[in-house]
Amino acid sequence: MPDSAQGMRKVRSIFLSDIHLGTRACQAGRLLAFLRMHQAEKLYLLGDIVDFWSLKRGTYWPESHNTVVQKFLKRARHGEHVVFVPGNHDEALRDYVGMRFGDIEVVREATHLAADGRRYALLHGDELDQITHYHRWLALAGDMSYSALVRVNLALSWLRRKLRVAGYWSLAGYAKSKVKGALDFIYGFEETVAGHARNLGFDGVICGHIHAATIKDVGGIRYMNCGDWVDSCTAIVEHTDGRMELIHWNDDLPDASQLIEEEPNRTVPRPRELAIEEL
Ligand SMILES: [Mn+2]
Repeated sequence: MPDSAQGMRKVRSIFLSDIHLGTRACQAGRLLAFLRMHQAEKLYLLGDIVDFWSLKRGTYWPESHNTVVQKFLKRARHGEHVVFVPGNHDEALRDYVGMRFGDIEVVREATHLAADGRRYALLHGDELDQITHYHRWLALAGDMSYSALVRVNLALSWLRRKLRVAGYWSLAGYAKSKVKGALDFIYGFEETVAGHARNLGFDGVICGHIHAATIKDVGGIRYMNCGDWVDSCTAIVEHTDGRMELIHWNDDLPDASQLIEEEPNRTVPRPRELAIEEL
């Protein structure tokens, strides 16, 4: 099948992170559509590309996930400079830093010199994520469906009545109040990462990890986050003049991997904010 398609955009660089191949949430079909439409000189894979944590719990590896890996290898073979910075979900591959997978270069951190002369630090970001306790709570909350939360809450209020504790306390409400905390977490992370880039003398930083895509100025540093391909389907591209663009890929093609994994019993979608537990 030819890779070239009408309307393909030529960009200088593509930055992707948090694809989470090996999970049911991975939007591999959409990513493949994005890749088909974007040709680049450089392709940076900024961590959590393959989710080994999930693969440890049970193998889920549909054809489309294989195709994504094949496409990356193929692009590298055909002269695209493909650089892979492992994240925490693929940290096992950090042992391979300095080596190559096919023609893909594996590095711990990278530097990108943009066409406009700006220097960017490239990293996944988990190394600068300090709020681990908070994370653990979200991990717990995220694994429970809303109805499970409600059931637990009923048990808790029964217990509270038994213990004669006044008032009503909602566990689900508590979980939601923590979402505000999730925003604080995102801002804190952005500050930390931007500060890290500033200390190293960079003009900007491109990272992933927190699944919150953005291009913005944080204290004089250009902070960019690639987002993810489990939920938001976002990428950052650099145009030939060095201009950076955040792309939200929302084609209307059905995602093959999604069709396979439909779970009829799962009526309540996991709240978006709680997805932070899987960073
Ligand atoms: Mn991560």
